[in-house]
Amino acid sequence: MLAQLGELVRALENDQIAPCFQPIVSLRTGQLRGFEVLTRWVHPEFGPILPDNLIALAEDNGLIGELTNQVFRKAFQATRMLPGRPKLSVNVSPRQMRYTSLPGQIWNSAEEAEFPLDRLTIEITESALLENLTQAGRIAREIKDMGCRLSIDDFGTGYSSLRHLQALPFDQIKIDRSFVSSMTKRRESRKIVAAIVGLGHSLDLAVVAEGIEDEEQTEMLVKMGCELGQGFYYSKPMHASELEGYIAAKPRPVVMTALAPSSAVSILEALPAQRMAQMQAIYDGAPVGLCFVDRGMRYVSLNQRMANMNGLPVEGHLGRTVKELFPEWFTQYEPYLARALEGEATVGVEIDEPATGPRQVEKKIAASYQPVRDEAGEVIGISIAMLDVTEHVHGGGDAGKKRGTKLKSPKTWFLKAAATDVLMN
Ligand code: G
Ligand code: G
Ligand code: MN
Repeated sequence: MLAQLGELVRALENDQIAPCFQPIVSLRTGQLRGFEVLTRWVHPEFGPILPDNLIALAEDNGLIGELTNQVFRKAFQATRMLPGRPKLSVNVSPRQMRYTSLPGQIWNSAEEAEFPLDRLTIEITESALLENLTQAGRIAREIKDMGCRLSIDDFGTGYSSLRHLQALPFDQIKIDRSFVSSMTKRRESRKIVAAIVGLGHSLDLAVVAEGIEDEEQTEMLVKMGCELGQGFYYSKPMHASELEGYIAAKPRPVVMTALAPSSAVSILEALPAQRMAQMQAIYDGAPVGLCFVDRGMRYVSLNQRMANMNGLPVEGHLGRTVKELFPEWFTQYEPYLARALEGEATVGVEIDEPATGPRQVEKKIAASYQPVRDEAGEVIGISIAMLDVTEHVHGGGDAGKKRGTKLKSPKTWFLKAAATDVLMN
């Protein structure tokens, strides 16, 4: 529905522009964290509506300041004394970010309603280009200096999301609901959501998912490490009179069961930086040689122990193929690598490495090959664990074993050998 200018003027005069409130919750616990304030025209006939052009109409005709004032003032008054003193998020259009009067306006309406500014977040919708970033940056700085937080709205849909993120001092990202609504069905959306959550984490920003409509989305978001959310699953935008009832009602915590295994995701997907650091720690502390090779059998990562076993520095491996580096040993490894790429794991197989290549000693190696899959089940590489068992095999009188034969109880054997190895080193 479209509104006419005359109608807007009358609505403003007759006090018919009012805020609605949509809860923003902690996804894990379901507990209320605040409300987003959404403008509605309380139409004498149709009740609260938002004509598609209302905000633009107000902007085009110099009425956005008045509209915002009315909405902010009413929103502050309605929530100031609510139990738990909830925070508020209010929307500001990119157009408003041109007016140096904006911070003063926000300040005045908050002061008038005695609403503390540290309970206020300003959401800047970024579906339109911020023309003058220097000016917008100055206004943003001023808003922050007043104690408000700054949030980038509809993230991912704008013309230059990342540029805005770099230019303005944001505290929070809101993931656009178009990504959230398709994330349980489309791998691409899921990856985009995961990437935004990861970006938020690495930049130390709060991340809010918009437009959550079901339990499955909530669960997936929680697993990705997204902490906050809003949407019809929690509540539609409410009238001020409904807020106390909402606050008194029981919260809706996440239920971690709805996800089908095929769409399982890990929090690690959203946390590339943490994932890398954690992997490195696991690698460095492991009592066995560990590496990951991609589908082209190229070394992507490995630990020092593996490098030592191979007689080459860690850096000497990275980006090179197993075959290229160890042509003499490769024929022994190849069947297991090929099998892993087909999705089949091999645990605790014993392999002879002849005394050639960079290391001039013959060795007996116990090795495991584990296919590594992405969240869609596709094999993306192989995790290889290796243990030098030359000593154990000779010492234990087990030296007669043929090359490539499976150990009797490979897992126990492997672990026992690993434990001894730890004690000895
Ligand atoms: O609930 P909903 O249909 O109200 O919101 C539609 C769009 O209008 C959203 O993108 C929201 O950010 C925006 N919006 C709602 N209220 C306001 C407001 O007071 N000012 C501005 N600039 N945008 C608003
Ligand atoms: O763009 P912004 O996030 O400011 O606007 C919020 C808009 O999204 C409002 O129009 C609001 O009514 C709408 N909205 C809120 N929750 C949901 C939801 O779960 N599903 C859909 N389809 N829309 C939602
Ligand atoms: Mn918003």
